Amino acid sequence: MSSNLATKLREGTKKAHTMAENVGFVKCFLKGTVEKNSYRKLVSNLYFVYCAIEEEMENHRQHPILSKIYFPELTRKKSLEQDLFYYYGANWREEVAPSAAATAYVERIKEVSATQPELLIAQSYTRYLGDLSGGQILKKIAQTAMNLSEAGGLAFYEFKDITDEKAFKANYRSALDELPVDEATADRIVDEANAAFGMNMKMFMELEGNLIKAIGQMLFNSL
Ligand code: 1FH
Repeated sequence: MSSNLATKLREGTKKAHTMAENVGFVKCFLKGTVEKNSYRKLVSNLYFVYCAIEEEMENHRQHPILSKIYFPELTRKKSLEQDLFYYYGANWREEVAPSAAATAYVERIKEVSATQPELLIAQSYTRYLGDLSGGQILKKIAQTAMNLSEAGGLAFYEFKDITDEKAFKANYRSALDELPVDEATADRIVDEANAAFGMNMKMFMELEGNLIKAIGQMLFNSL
């Protein structure tokens, strides 16, 4: 039995993906304008989001559906901690806090986990498949734009326990297809993935505001 969930998710979130790519912060990022302070805020927000996803996936690792899509080699918590150490220093834990959009995102992950845990599939899919897909391009852009050496600040993009990202993605997609979910559940999972894209967009939009402020400050300083 195949639920075709992988294709449903890909097709069903196509529009949301295009919209996310068109947020000002993301467009600037893609053009190579990466301001270090905005970027480290993104990393700290992602830290809280991944802590929530990974904690809840762990809580449900015996769940009949979620156990089939539980891949500890994807976990990003440790790599984000390394990056936060790099950007904020040894006291990073005292320096970072989730933004308003990140807080709402984390709340949603916890709510879903408590009330409809099967929707965590959507949360996991939206972040991890995105990281495995666009990640390597974004890593290169961030590295060049922020003048980073190979050594630091980019651990988030490195999946040390995954040797072949393409093969892993194919495997993840066939695991999605094999999940014992009915049509109605598949539809709810696609809706939740779109909600997750929306929450990511909100985080990027907050950074757009920061970027505009930073450029304004630079212009002011040069007067
Ligand atoms: Fe993406 N993505 N992504 N992506 N993406 C691809 C697949 C997925 C970019 C490129 C690609 C985000 C961002 C960006 C997903 C989620 C998210 C693929 C591969 C490419 C090339 C398509 C394929 O295999 O056919 C670029 C460039 C991005 C920057 C503008 C953000 C992170 C989204 C999540 C919140 C997902 C779920 C997939 C898997 C689709 C599938 O089902 O196969 C991005 C936006 C990054 C903003 C940073 C900032």
